[in-house]
Amino acid sequence: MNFKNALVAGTGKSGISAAKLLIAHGVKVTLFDENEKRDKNDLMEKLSRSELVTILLGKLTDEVLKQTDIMVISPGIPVDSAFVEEVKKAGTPVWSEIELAYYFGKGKIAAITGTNGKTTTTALVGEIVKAWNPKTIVVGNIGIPYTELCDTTDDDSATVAEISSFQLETIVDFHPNVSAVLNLTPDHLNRHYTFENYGNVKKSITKNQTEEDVVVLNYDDEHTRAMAEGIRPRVVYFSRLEKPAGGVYVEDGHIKIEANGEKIDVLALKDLILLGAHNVENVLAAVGISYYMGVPVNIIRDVAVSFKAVEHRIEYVKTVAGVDYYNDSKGTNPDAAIKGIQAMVKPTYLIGGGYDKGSTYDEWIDAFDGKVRCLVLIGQTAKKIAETAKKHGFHNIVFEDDLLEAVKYCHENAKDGEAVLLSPACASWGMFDNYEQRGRMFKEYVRNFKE
Ligand code: UMA
Repeated sequence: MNFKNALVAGTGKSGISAAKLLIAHGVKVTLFDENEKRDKNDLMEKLSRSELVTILLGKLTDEVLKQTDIMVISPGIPVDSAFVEEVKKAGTPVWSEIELAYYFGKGKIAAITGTNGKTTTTALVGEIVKAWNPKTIVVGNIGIPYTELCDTTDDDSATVAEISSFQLETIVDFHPNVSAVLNLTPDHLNRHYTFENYGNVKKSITKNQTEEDVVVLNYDDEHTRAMAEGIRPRVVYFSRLEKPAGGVYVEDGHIKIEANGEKIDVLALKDLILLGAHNVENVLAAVGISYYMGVPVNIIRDVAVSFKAVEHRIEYVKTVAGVDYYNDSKGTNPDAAIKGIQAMVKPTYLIGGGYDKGSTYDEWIDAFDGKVRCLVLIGQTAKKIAETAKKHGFHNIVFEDDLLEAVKYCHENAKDGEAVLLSPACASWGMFDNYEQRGRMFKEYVRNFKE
């Protein structure tokens, strides 16, 4: 290890976990946050008041800059922030939190990225791989920082990681055995500026892979299909619509995988609990990833058919006075939210709006397809969404101050036989800590309504 002094930027989940890992390896840590209001005492408590830690809030000092061998950056911090530029200018390497975990971790790695479906696919692959190898960790954007568990791995372990574009921007040697890019639609453009940049960052999940490794790509998405160009790992396509050679696809209502010149029947679609075309794609990808992680087909089948939807993803909450409530807080961009509204079969009160990531909402509004009875908007993007909706001829719009007011409005107005869906098409930031908190609050409000 050639670093003695580390600067860890960000005091969220990943910053705290990265700091703990470094301390455990005897590295001195300056834990830094631009937000001066962070509670130093609380942070020191989280780090067991280690003597190896100093906390710095607000601005970086020259003294810290000079003594820093390496900076580990939390995913939420833009890489072009002024202080990050300063660190880079000083010649100090900037590592993503997942790069640090990779440095200490051992065993085989499956890394899953894409705009949508990452969490469901990672959770499913995690369950499948765990059923085969109990020494499996499931980490990353899904919620448990990779640095929290990397030290528990050994050569026989498997890591299944959900990886976001934010985490990929500052990888150096991060090298998964099996990677996957599930799909690509515009997201996080306020951070990456262009769709092209965003796609390139996603593609970089393959940058350290070799001919011995595998990348699983969506054949039905023109952007991920094109990622096969100019990369080293073996490409395994999955497709819901076609039958790419050597890939994973649907034939006669069954998921099949072509490998070693054989066509193997994995499972029948009718046996899946997961619903919707997008989930068929997630299962196809999960089959490919798990197979190339070495899991036998019978284990893949058994786990996949019994797998249920993850929390916050078109999650049924409760029926109150004949109205069904669904929590799709994970619908953090228009494309994900399209999947949410497509899954609805009843006239729906749709709660949307939140943090402005620079998205456009035209396609989301188009996907309403006569199903949305009323659009209830909250947050920073409310006006922008309303203008787009009106442009597309949708006028039944209500503005509310916060999520509680929005839920109350739906409760007072939705009738027996209708549905209420929280699927905001926006990030939660600004009103909530994260989409999980938004989803949990929605569920709490709904559960408090009397039957
Ligand atoms: N901060 C700064 N300067 C900035 C921005 C943030 O100092 O310009 C500080 C904040 O004051 C705060 C810290 O950085 O103290 C927050 O760090 P973070 O935003 O990276 O949050 P973490 O709690 O570390 O959570 C991160 C991921 N968050 C983001 O990518 C925004 C979590 O993904 C992930 O689960 C967790 O690491 C563990 O790996 C969440 C997410 O929203 C679910 N991801 C995005 C998405 O899925 O769309 C990418």
